[in-house]
Amino acid sequence: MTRLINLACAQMGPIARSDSRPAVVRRQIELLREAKGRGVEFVVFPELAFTTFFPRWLIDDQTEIDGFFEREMPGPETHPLFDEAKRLGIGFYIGYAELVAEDGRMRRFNTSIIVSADGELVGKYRKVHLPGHAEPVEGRTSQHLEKRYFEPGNLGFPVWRTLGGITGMCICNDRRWPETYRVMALQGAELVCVGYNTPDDHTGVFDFDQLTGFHHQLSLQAGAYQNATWVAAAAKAGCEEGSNMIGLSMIVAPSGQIVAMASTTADELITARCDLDMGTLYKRTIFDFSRHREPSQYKLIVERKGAILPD
Ligand code: ING
Repeated sequence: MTRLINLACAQMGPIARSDSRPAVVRRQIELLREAKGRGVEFVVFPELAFTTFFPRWLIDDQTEIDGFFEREMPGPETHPLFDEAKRLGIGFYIGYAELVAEDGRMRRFNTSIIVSADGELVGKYRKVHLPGHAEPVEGRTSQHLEKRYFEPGNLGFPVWRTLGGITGMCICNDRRWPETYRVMALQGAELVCVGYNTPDDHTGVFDFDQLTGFHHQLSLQAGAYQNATWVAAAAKAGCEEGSNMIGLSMIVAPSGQIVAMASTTADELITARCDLDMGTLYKRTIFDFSRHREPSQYKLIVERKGAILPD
């Protein structure tokens, strides 16, 4: 049996600090229309897809910071994207900065949602792994201050029955952590959607940074293969406000094979026909979790945050 879906990643090029949401949404609508023309049923957009990647700056004024957040999704300026997707009958994943009143206080998360082809909200995820720092690093021109502007996600790693299969999502740095995929795979995930903004100077150490694209690809292929799931990853790419962010949006099969990859760092749609049953043989053999895993031996993974070295 094959459950085929026509999937796309809508990579986006740079978004300038001065770009308005309507201008960004117009680009996203163009990508949706191109997807429709290719028979695509579901589109993955990037992380923080409506604005420039603002955590690269130290911003003190909270009103200015909150200008990068969405108080409602969709809101007046983002609604046209939802309307067009529904008109075209295309579902999508998109990332945005979420500002929400919860537990009696204002809370800020790096969030993504899945919206069905008929325009319904299927599910929400909040980024668990926040890279970088809460305070600026001396001597760095571009910072990485997600720990300053967002709280870690508090929704876990849920999955949903949609697209005729079981779909989960994560955001950017989450894709580097094996726990991310494994928690979703232990719920039967067959597709993991991920948006990202990945600058090529994260450490400022050339021998590390020159491998940014390789580490991105390695993380996706490992996550896909070791959990017998499709992974669809969409970049916000290009030179954005002086920060060079990798493209390399790609769709990875449960085999670990890359079936589609972007070749630019601009707005670019990549597509693939994905058989959601492709992971079945992996889940019945090499990654038959219930037959092969030994959770009683893995306790440290949950109990211990940082490494504790032997005496
Ligand atoms: N960005 C980056 C990511 O995890 C980073 C941070 C860049 C880590 C380069 C390592 C190398 O892809 C976000 N937004 O998480």
